[in-house]
Amino acid sequence: MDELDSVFSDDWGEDHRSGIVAVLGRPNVGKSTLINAILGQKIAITAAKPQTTRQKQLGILTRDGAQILFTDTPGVHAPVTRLGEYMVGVARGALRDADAIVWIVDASQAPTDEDRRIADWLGQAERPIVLVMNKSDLIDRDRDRSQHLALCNYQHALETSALKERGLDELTQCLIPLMPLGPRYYPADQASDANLRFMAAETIREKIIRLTSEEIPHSVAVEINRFRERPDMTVIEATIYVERASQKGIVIGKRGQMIKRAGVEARDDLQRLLNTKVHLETRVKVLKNWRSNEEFMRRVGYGRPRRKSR
Ligand SMILES: Nc1nc2c(ncn2[C@@H]2O[C@H](COP(=O)(O)OP(=O)(O)OP(=O)(O)O)[C@@H](O)[C@H]2O)c(=O)[nH]1
Ligand SMILES: [Mg+2]
Repeated sequence: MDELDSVFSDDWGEDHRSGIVAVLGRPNVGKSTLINAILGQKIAITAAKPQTTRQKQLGILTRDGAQILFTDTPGVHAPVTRLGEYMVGVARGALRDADAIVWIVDASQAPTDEDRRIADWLGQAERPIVLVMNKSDLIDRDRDRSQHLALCNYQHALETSALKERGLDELTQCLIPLMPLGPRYYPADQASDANLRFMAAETIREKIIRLTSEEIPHSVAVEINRFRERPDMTVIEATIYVERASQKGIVIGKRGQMIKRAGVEARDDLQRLLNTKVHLETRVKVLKNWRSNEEFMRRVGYGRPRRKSR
């Protein structure tokens, strides 16, 4: 709780519970989609490609008598770049700060070696685990769940479909009693602590990820160069970085079609989010192998984790 230094509200009683729930799991299992669905609000970008989330993000759920601070985390994987190391370090850091863990597995696939490694790691953390078998909409009712259920010692195990919004209340109800007694840390109507520049960069990155394939989603970083809130509109200028000239060509697309489409989609989302007209200007630059360039990574928000991952 060290990063939470302000208590905003006093309309909670002595039996109020509050705490941090780290949402962890392999890439692409639906961590961000699940948090968005629980909050009923999009606080984190999502895509059908692994390693979309790169930073820790807070999703705040306020109920009568409880406040749960969900931390969305990057998918745990075997890193091959500095960026990957940073991402896995973020997940580890989130685990250390957590009062409870929501471990998400993909119910539609058998557990993988990566899941088993995560099980070992979570087992050492000595935090209550709620095992969530997500993507339940993709499986039959009578499907055998025993392999997933054998993965770890859990406090609760349940199925969800983040996509179809199934099992979410049940999950919240399991989590509340696992939270320690404590105050309401954030106002009841606040769903995230993300600032608007960050949301703008993430929204642009989401559109590029969704429109591209192979290495490009991993090779994209977005820097906001200007974010100016004028009375009539918000003006945003952003640079999209890729790692190779060939990637730049693909992101721009034939006659600029791809970048134009990404820009229109990002602008529409941002107009809804900011509730103003948005003027968005983007340009694409190449920065060779930026995923191993720590100075650049820090510049775009991928700073060193607090402690080195073991
Ligand atoms: N069918 C189905 N698809 C889902 C469900 N939850 C998430 N997805 C899809 O799974 C893909 C990955 O979702 P994300 O929420 O981005 O996954 P993540 O675990 O946050 O992934 P990383 O950030 O890369 O670690 C997206 O295409 C989602 O629409 C679900 O319950 N059912
Ligand atoms: Mg994610």
